[in-house]
Amino acid sequence: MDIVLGLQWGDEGKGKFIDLISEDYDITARFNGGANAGHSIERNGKRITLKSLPSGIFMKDVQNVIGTGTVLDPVSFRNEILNLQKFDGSLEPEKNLVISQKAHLVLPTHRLLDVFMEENPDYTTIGTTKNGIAQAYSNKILRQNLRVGDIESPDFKNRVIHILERGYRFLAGGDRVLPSLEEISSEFFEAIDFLKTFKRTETEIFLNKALSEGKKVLAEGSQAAMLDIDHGTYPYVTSSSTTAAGASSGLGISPKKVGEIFGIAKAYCTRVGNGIFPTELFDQAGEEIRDKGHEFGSNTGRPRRIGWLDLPALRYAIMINGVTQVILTKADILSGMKSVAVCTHYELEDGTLEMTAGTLPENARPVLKTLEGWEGDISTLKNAFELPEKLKDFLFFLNNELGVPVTYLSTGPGRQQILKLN
Ligand code: 2SA
Ligand code: MG
Repeated sequence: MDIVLGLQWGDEGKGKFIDLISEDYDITARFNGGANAGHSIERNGKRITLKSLPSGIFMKDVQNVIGTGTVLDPVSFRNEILNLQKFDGSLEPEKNLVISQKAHLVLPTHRLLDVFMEENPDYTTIGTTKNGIAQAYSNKILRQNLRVGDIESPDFKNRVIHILERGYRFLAGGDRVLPSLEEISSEFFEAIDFLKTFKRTETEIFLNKALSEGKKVLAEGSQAAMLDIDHGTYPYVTSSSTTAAGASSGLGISPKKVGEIFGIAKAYCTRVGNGIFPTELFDQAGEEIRDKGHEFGSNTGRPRRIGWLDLPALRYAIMINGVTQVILTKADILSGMKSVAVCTHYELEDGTLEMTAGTLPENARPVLKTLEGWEGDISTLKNAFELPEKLKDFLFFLNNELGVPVTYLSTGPGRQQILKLN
């Protein structure tokens, strides 16, 4: 099994890279997160954003797995499938998608509670996507949640209603206007009937059997290393394991079976939501990058915060994931800038930090190295030799600093806009 992961705060362009390489795999599998993901893919000049679905869904010969470590929102899933079929009527996801019986369900009250907590001053405001992700995962950990396999059980409806009523009792009061319970439950049960038309199984067995038959599996990460519940910039993280270890655990595949670990990184950093972001830009350069790079949340439309590349955080992400290859994206967005900066380390009162994420001391100061920018449109290049010399210098610099080779350079959003380096 190979793994693709984001190394920063998400939106590094995982969807595009996975779409490119998934042709080489028999199975693509999602192991964490849910409808909070937004994997944008361009096909035939049209763009679609996947949430819970694996990126191999466009390829009829590729099987796709929604794994055990994920949380599945049936209502959002239904919308996503309908949207996919509108995008390309020839796709038949009921044939090439398998859902884990053990994946947890996101219930409508999880979403409502997410909104409630985000807006209530008694709680830390994380800046979530309001998809009920933390509420579903926390109920999983509390051992109070329902799983995909439960939808067949005769008392499923009663159990759902019980949880919804419990949520409504908690949310009642104040001047909150909630949708009617009847409304949300009937929408939910309709979506459950829809979900029942898809294959559901013990995906651990399905995947391990496939591996033992020599099939190739690609694990597809959502969010990114810096948003990992354990290793990210807590509490401003998502609620799942986004790392390579999370892929093993979320799919039930032994770490012994992992091969390549592709880490995707942007040539700069972006972050949506709150939390530490030491290289954040508040000036014209940041605005320019946001506009040119269309840096807005793919599902929520939120403007993303922009900052220079943070090498100490990137080194950390490479280390905890055991990344074997780095794929660099969005360098094309920096084309035409006079200079480009990179944070090489942090300076403390009594020393320096070369590697860190999320636990920076108050007085740590990011030290920026300025490199000369590059000119020209790289989006149409077909060969890495043709890259501007200054961009080659930038890549050479990164290779040295990261200790892991940068093997691909994305040059634009299109499927073909990627160069293999070396
Ligand atoms: P949540 O909703 O509970 O997972 O939010 C917790 C934190 O995780 C961040 N997060 C994300 N960051 C970047 N991209 C994400 N996916 C979408 C996208 C987001 C969007 O691809 O654009 O549409 O806005 C994603 N999902 C979660 C989130 O911002 C919180 O900081
Ligand atoms: Mg995204």
